[in-house]
Amino acid sequence: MKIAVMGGDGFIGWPTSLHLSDAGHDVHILDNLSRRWIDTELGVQSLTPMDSIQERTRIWHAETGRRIHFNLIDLAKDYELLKKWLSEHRPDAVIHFAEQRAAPYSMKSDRHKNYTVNNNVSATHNLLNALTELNLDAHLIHLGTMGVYGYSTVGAAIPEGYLPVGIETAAGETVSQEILYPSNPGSIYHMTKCLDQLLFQFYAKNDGLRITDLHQGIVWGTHTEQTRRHAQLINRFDYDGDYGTVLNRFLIQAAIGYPLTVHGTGGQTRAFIHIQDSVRCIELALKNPPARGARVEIFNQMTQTHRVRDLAQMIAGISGADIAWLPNPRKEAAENELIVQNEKFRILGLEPITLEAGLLGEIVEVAKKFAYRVDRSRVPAVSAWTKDIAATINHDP
Ligand code: USQ
Repeated sequence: MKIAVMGGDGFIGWPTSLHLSDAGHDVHILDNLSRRWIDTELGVQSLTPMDSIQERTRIWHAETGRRIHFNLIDLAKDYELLKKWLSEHRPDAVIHFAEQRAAPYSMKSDRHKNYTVNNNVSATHNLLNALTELNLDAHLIHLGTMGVYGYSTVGAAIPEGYLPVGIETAAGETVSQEILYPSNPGSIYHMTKCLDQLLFQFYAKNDGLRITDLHQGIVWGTHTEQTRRHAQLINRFDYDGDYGTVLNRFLIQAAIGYPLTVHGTGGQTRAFIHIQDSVRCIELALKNPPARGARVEIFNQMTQTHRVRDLAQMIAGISGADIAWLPNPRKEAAENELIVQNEKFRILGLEPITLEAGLLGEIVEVAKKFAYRVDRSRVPAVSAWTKDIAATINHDP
């Protein structure tokens, strides 16, 4: 298949591009390199030393003989360029990662809120609009988030996208129908993913676009089979307070002897998935497209749920690190239960990597190896969800 990977220079886009190229697909990355610009804005860098996208693709070619093509295109701003590229290349599938993905970054200031909404909503809409205009029947796979659901379950598992509801008619009969699970975003970033869902619903219904939306949990780990092949193919690894996600942050904190930064009681339960499983799921979704005219296909792309304090205690137990119980910079439930249905990928053959099996290897291989690159002053999470919360956060555990 000819596959366009929008956002193919990012944390999941890059290993996905390698995985699909390795599987024999013709991979074309479209990316505006915004993650690299944001690193510069924030004054941080990936824990792992990361080469330019051109250098990465050159190494991939030298290692495997396979080409990954790179195109510098901003989906949100360069609609005509995007349309021209799609009309010339007519890919069989488009994988859409090209969005600002960090909740804390999206809450940093009014400017960051505007950037996240404008970038994410425009990128998604431009893509849908162009596919429709060009009458291009490419399967669109979008990386969404578990965060569209909110995080609490009242005993019942969160279904894969659609909730069956019974509605009473005027005649007193109960009619059942399936609706998109009510969205309940916890940040501006998560809100943009809720808006994406409506855009997808409309274009699938109105124009028959074939769309799969992957509601992914928090990714941990950094390596995949292909990124291990050469030092210069390594994936990025974010540890800073905006882009670092909780488990990867705890791993690097343990490696540098920094107290593990638990927000609040650590009673937040979240869904998780290893990066290797994430790219496998994307390939499974690619092989199982919805029919034209069908509703949006939705998968819950997660393999386990964990409570933040349990993760901290597990890593403290392994590494001897201390735990810092910090005031929470976010507005979120202090404690929640989370049960998630994820049978669809299991039925398609996913055999998940579990936290217990892979964890130690990740600490040793990556976090310790590159610990010398960490700027400790960038570890604290300083983006607060409200001005009131900003006054209470402690920057120095
Ligand atoms: N947390 C801590 N300490 C830290 C960092 C985070 O206790 O040092 C807590 C947060 O308060 C939150 C939980 O850990 O309760 C998860 O935070 P996170 O930064 O790991 O994840 P989140 O902001 O939800 O976003 C990440 C990705 C996003 C993806 C989402 C999936 O950045 O792109 O969509 O995970 S999910 O969380 O399932 O919505």
